[in-house]
Amino acid sequence: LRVGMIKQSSAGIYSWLPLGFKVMKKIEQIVREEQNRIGVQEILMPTIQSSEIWKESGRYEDYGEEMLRIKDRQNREMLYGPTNEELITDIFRTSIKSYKSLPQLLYHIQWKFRDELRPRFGIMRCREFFMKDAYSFDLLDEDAKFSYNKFFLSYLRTFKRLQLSAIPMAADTGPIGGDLSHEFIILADTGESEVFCDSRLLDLEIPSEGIDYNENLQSMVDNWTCYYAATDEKHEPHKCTVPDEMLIKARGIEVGHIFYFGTKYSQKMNAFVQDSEGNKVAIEMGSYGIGVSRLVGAIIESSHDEKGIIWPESIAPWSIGLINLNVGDPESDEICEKIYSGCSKYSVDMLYDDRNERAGTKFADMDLIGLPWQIIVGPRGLKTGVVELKRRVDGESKEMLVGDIPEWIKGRSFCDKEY
Ligand code: 5CA
Repeated sequence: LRVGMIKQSSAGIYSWLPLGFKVMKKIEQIVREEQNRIGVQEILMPTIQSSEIWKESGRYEDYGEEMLRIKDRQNREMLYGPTNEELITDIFRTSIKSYKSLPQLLYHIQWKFRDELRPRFGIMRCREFFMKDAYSFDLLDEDAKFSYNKFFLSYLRTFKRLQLSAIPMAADTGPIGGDLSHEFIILADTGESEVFCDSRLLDLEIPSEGIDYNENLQSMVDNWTCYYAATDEKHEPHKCTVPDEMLIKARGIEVGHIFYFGTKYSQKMNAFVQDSEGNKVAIEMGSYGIGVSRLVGAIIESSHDEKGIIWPESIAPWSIGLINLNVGDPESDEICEKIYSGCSKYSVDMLYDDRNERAGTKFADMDLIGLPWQIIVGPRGLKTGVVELKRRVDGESKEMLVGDIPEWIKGRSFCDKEY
């Protein structure tokens, strides 16, 4: 709120302003790339759904007050989707009839609405939020577990790219259902849930390069699930054998949640396929969520100092902030324009602070919005062609010749290509 990334429009409902929206789009893109990498196909389902399919699954009543129910002008019962198991099952059952078309992995990134009793912590628990939800359809239980494992490992990688260490923990399944489920939790003092986990989980190497998703993934997943990790609903002190000095009791933010619920929806909604012997078999399903809008807040919670936000480079709204300390001085303006246009050649996101403000205000604002790098053009540089390059994370700064900036940019990871 302080930075102007979001503005509340009513309880638990927010508008996304330029800076916040830019960050959310970057997060969304990383989430999308990692879904595509494991062969999930992107679709887009509507936010408004018919109540019919929810009556079929039996969740129209079960979902209770959290569901926002609407009537259209024909008096038809509609609802704003809190999740999409029913809608995707309906799409599946009308398109896929044979085991030969399996597995099917589909996802979309879309707004959801849950009429939370107590929306709080801004976008962390709001009523309208942006979620990536994926769904898997398999013939056999073992195939479905393979799909589940694929998402499990892909989530570790996704959160690593967002520079978060998210720990998978055994979790309750709530209204989604099923009995195999993991929440992905990042540890933060401001987290909503209490969590318990083995400290060795923090040292595990996250598989990044070279996961062969066609391999048997169970052993890779076992590397994680062999250690105790549970949210408060699932924590059983008498079953937890972790020695006290190795048990972390902390607060955490849930940024993702995966479920394997078998035939819960397919049985009730008649989503059957034919197997190789011509038998009709109810499809095995799982669903996999990531809180894209919640991640914006979660990343700030895990990466800030007393001056403000420290964005990881992978999702920073701009990679570099350019501060002109002598706005209006033709020489200073010219150097800044030169740096700014030079950067746009390399498709690097740069924010140019050309406001006529005091130096102190400019420094404080730039630190507050947390861009990874700052280029400061002060009075000295005008004579010598030297600017200051400052790194936000530790405040370390060095001098650099204006002419060397393009070389430096080319060497950084945020520079993808030269036009
Ligand atoms: N259909 C399943 C998986 S796709 C599902 O809806 N799972 S969920 O309920 O766990 O939500 C997925 C993720 O959305 C959560 O892990 C959380 O990061 C995010 N989320 C859930 N509720 C809210 C909320 N009220 N505000 C912001 N983010 C939320």
